[in-house]
Amino acid sequence: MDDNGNEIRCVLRGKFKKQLEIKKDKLYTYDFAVVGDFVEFEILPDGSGVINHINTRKNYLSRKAPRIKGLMHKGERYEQIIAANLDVLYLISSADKPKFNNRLIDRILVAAGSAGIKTDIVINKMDLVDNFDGVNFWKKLYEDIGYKVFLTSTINRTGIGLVKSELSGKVNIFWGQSGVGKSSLLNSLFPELNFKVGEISKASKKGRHTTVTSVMKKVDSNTFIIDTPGIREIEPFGITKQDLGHYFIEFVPFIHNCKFNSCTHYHEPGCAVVQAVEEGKITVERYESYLSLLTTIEDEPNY
Ligand SMILES: Nc1nc2c(ncn2[C@@H]2O[C@H](COP(=O)(O)OP(=O)(O)O)[C@@H](O)[C@H]2O)c(=O)[nH]1
Ligand SMILES: [Mg+2]
Ligand SMILES: [Zn+2]
Repeated sequence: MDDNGNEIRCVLRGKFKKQLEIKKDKLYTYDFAVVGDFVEFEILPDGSGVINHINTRKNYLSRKAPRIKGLMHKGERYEQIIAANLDVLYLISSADKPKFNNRLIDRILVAAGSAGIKTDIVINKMDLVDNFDGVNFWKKLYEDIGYKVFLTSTINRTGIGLVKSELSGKVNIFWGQSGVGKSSLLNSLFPELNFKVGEISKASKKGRHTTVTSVMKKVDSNTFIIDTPGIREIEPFGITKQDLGHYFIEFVPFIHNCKFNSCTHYHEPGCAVVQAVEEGKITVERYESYLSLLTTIEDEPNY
């Protein structure tokens, strides 16, 4: 997009082109410029655009690249950058279909928190819920920690106005599991922008992944929206066992009271986090989620 908001199709020049390249029998490349990057480009005589420079990112969201044969090198997992220069991440989940998944929410919160990106939670598909107790339990749990939680439905338009008023003047990214309604929500918010919605294929009952790459759209001169492809799983990139607790934000006030400063809040004696769980100051749900994420880090030799 140029300064006037016109879309210009650009190619990447040599050194910006490849984030990683492994030659075995195949060649894999990840584009180095991502959605949200500010770039310098020029228009060639034939009318095509070429990116010459990628400006320093104020932040970026990433995860471990999915396990794809040929992309693993000595057991390493690479970093996949999703988008850059973000103001707010909307973590979209659903009350049902797919089933509400607090573990995945906590993983996204860690990925966004470690990138320093403010995150609000949206629980969509509220029209599918008869008994609100379950959703209200999770809403309260996340609100007590300090996150904002919106309840929405694109069918009866619950909560849509509330979310819309939050987006203005920012670069917003919608991220979350496949099929929760990210693209549908964006269409309810901005029908004129025409985000592609996945249809459930009758044969497989699985959502078709209609959003295959992240797309940024301009709402007005200083409001931008990024829709992202559906994801199954997220593993935060580059977080050590000792770091993880810092991204469970309600653990933070307790961490400095742990006996060992290398405490991973699991088996160590004198752990103030474990004590806070026992005293009901940290919920069992979040602590169990922490432990499950801790295990995935231990499984990785590099992080
Ligand atoms: N019942 C219900 N279905 C929804 C809602 N929002 C989206 N859907 C449906 O969920 C499916 C996946 O939506 P989509 O926007 O493509 O999800 P995405 O993968 O997160 O972008 C589609 O069949 C939508 O029609 C909602 O609020 N309630
Ligand atoms: Mg989508
Ligand atoms: Zn501890």
